[in-house]
Amino acid sequence: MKEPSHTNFEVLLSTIENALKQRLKSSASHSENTSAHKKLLEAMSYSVLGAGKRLRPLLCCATSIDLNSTYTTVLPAACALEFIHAYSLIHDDLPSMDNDKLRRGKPTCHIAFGEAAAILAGDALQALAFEILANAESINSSTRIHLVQILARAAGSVGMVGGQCFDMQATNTVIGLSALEQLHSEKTGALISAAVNMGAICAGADQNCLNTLDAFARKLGLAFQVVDDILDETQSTEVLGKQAGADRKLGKNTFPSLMGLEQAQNYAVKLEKECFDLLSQLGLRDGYLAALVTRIIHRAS
Ligand code: GRG
Repeated sequence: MKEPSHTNFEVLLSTIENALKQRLKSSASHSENTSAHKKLLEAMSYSVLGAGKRLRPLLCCATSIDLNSTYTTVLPAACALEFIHAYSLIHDDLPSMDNDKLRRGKPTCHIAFGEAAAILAGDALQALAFEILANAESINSSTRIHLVQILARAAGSVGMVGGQCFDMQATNTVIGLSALEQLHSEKTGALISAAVNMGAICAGADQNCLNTLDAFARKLGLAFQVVDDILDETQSTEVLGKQAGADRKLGKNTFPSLMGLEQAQNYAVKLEKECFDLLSQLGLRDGYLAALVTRIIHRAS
């Protein structure tokens, strides 16, 4: 399916990329720049810049644009989301987690910089995300507090980290479909929902719109993960930029392992339609979010 002609993701992506670079640079400008600081910043920048689909910042900006606000207002929130995501990838790749050696087409952070530096780079990125939100001058102070609450909850023990714990516990055991959906609603879905909700709150969305977008984001988060699991089984390491077949090798529960590849593909298409239906309810069927749904569900990596 083609993206609507008015959705210029390339402009958005380069704006997001520049904003990420700028935030990383200014995070270092207060430090004394010892060789330790330099190495830390290098590890942080290595993991954030140059690759990655930027889905979470795009979702945040797209929501804001679709609700007739400007994406420049939400750029700090978009950067904060990507920094949390980058931190989660660094820690997820560690030997004590998934022990991955390849990420975004290059050696993982701990392979390139050592395990201790990778842990610290992840920690610093997480802190930087909240610093950026707290300092976001384009957003009024009560909204900023609301954004901090949303992001903290999504990243923490009832969100991404909680889902990761659940995932580790479930590895090498078979769990049912509803447990798998619960696991991923925390591990991957929470940050995706936060991206949409943060964009909507910055745009001043009313409660009905917030509720509908929240339901939309939950379906999209699930669809993202179903496709991620399918790609892990069907794509090459080269295309993915990370080890293909890693889920199976690690004994992870996945949608294709529970329902079969074809059913998982059908499920992704069903979720895509449900996402579009929810967007239609808000008159947003032809906007940036709808184009992103297509990008996410029909992606190659
Ligand atoms: C605190 C030690 C410690 C560990 C926590 C937070 C965490 C580890 C793990 C979170 C789990 C996690 C990494 C979820 C994301 C899963 C996922 C499919 C990521 C890939 O996202 P994409 O495809 O990646 O958007 P790009 O590279 O395009 O940004």
